[in-house]
This record gives sequence, C-alpha cells and structure tokens, in this order.
Amino acid sequence: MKKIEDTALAFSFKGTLIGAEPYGNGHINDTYALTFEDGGKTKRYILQKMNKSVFPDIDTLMGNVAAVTEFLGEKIKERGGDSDRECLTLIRTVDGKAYFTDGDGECWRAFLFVENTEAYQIADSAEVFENTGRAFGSFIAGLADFDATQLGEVIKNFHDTRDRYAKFEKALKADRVGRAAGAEKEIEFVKSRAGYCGKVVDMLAKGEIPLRVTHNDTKLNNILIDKDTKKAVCVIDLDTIMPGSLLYDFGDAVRFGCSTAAEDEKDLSKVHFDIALYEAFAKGFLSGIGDSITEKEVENLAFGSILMTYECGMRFLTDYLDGDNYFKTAYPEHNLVRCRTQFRLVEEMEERTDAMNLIARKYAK
Ligand code: ADP
Ligand code: GN1
Ligand code: MG
Repeated sequence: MKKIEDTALAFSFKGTLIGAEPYGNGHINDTYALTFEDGGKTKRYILQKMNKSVFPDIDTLMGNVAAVTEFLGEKIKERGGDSDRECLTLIRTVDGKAYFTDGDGECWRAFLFVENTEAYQIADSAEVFENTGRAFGSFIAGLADFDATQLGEVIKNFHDTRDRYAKFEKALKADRVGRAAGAEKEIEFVKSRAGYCGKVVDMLAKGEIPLRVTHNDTKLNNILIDKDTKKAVCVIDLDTIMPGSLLYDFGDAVRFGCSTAAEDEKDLSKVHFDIALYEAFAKGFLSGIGDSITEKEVENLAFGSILMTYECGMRFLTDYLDGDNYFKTAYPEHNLVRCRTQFRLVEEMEERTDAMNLIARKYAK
C-alpha cells in the first residue's frame, strides 16, 4: 500500500490518509477506496489505476470524463440536485490536472466516493432494475445537448460488432494458445449468428437510427444504488463514453441485468433470461428517456439486447482464444465460462423476441 500512499499525495484530497483498500468488481481498472480524516471527520475517495493496455490514450479518455462530469454536474446543480452524489466528481491533482502519471508511467485518477450506495452484481429485485433503467434512460436524455464533437473515440469501433467479428476470426485463425479445439461449440455458435453483426452499424450509417452520446458499458455494477431508497443515484465508469447507439446502452444493461445468474456462473442450469426483469428495465428506461427515443429504436430494443449479449460473448471467446489479454481472469477457463453464459442468454432471448417487442411497445410513448 506504500504505492497507494505515495500516489495519494499527488491529488488534492483533504486531510490525512488513514486507510486504503482494493474495492469493487470491475474487469478493467484497479480500484481502491481511500479513507481520509479531516478535522475529526472521515471522508472517502475512489482512486483508480487506469488500464493502459485497454486504454492506450489516457489523455483523450480523461478529457472525455472531465468534460462529461462537468457538464452533468452543472445540470444537476441547476435543477437543485446534489452533484456530489448524482454524478461522478473528479478530484484533480495538486497541480490541477485530471489525472496523475507516476514514475512507472502508470496513470491514476480520483473521484469523490458516493456514500451509502452499492453496485449490484445481480439484479435481485425488479424495483432496483426498473430504477436502473430510468437512470440510464435519463443519462442518455441528459446528454442529448452535449456537444459530441468534444468526445474522442477512446476505443475505436468499440461496439462495431462487424469489427468484433473480424477480430474473433483473426484470433481463431491464429489460435495462439491452442484453445480452439476445446471451444468448438462456442465457435460454432458465433459463426452461426454472423448475420447479426452488421445490423446496428448499418442502421447508424444509413441514418435510420440517430448517433447519440452513449455510455457504452451499462452493466448493473456501473450504477450506484442508494442503500436505503434503492434508487439508482449515480452512473459511473465513464471510460467508454463516446458517440454510439442507444441500442448499445439498452442492450448491454439487459445482457447483464436480466440474467438470473452471474456473468461467470459455471452451472448453466442457473442461467436464464428473466423476462420480468426485462419488463422492469424497459419500463424504467423508456420513462427515463421520454419522447426523445425514435420509433426505429423502439422496434430494435429487443434485437439490441440480443446483439449486445452475442457481442459480449464473442469478446470473451476472442479473449479466451487470444490467451486472456484483455479481461481480468481468475482462472484459465474464466473467459470460456463467461462466453457460455452469454450464449445461453442469447438463445433464450431469441425464443422470447416477440414478447420482448410487445413489452417495448407497451411502455414507449
Ligand atoms: P472498472 O472499469 O474496472 O469496471 P469502475 O469505474 O466501474 O471500474 O469501478 C469499479 C467499482 O468501484 C464499481 O463497480 C463500484 O463498485 C466502485 N466505484 C467506482 N466509483 C465509485 C464511486 N465514485 N463511489 C463509490 N463506489 C465507486
Ligand atoms: C468490461 O469495465 P467493466 O468491468 O465495467 C468491459 C465491457 C464489457 C464488460 C463485461 C472497457 O466492463 O465492455 O461488457 O467488462 N469494458 C471495457 O463484463 O472493455
Ligand atoms: Mg465498471
């Protein structure tokens, strides 16, 4: 923890550092909760070492995060809200920068800790998931007048599923660590649905659905839920905020939150797509986004959910074939286990597409 103590000195935290511990369940960054004592009171902050292999251009990334958090913070204050709680508040370095680069070239950033909240790993109630939907819907609506030209593309083609497919094919062909033979069924699953890949990118390119400022990583543990009220108070993990489709945000949230089991559950008999949770999320999301959603987007909410789940499974499989270079893994089969849960969910969503479309219609204005 000496490293953390030294790093903390670079930021304009108030008081004396009295505790530091690893925190949360993210797959990408290294997150710590720091406790400071100041005038007899304690205050917590989040300190994160950003993942430079996933995000090679930290300067652009932090430019995006600073611009979006400032924009949202002002909006929240204007309507009399508590911006320290309802959006991430960046703590700058002592010399006023958005992040700190240490002697080893590692990049760090800090935020106010949003207290009395938790990040759920699984949606254990329809109420929480409906609130999550409302928060993600209003997050997109709140960014509708944000100048998207201010945002850099942090990860190129992040949700371009056609490009993801090309990367999958490349990893399969290279078979760097000799794992393809043990993943035949999963490889076949990806290939059999290759027709899905171009649909959303083509709709965007043709202007059939609008390009918006989207979060792009809307899994349930990227939103903080108030422990008492169960309201979704704060959208976090703004690393991938970029121009994109609303279908990405809706779909990725459904992918993670409508599963009855964890993303890395080994026992597939426990993994199901819960349509009641889908209804709760769709209800919340559509009320949060209001009338800014288009007809074509409503028509494609179900497909977007299937696509994002398929894409994420394909990414886990690609990383497995490539030797686990991207996602944090705890054991050698971890990414394979993860891709299996995603493909199980895809199959169940495919079976329930008509019902999912009816639900979207029911709650759209
Ligand atoms: P990753 O990109 O690795 O997922 P996140 O930014 O999502 O990193 O942070 C990881 C976890 O840390 C979150 O799921 C949440 O539990 C916790 N967390 C992050 N920021 C805050 C914050 N400002 N206040 C409280 N908890 C936070
Ligand atoms: C990663 O950063 P985190 O853990 O919230 C990933 C998402 C995946 C998700 C799968 C930058 O999200 O795209 O959907 O894991 N983030 C990045 O759990 O690649
Ligand atoms: Mg996260």
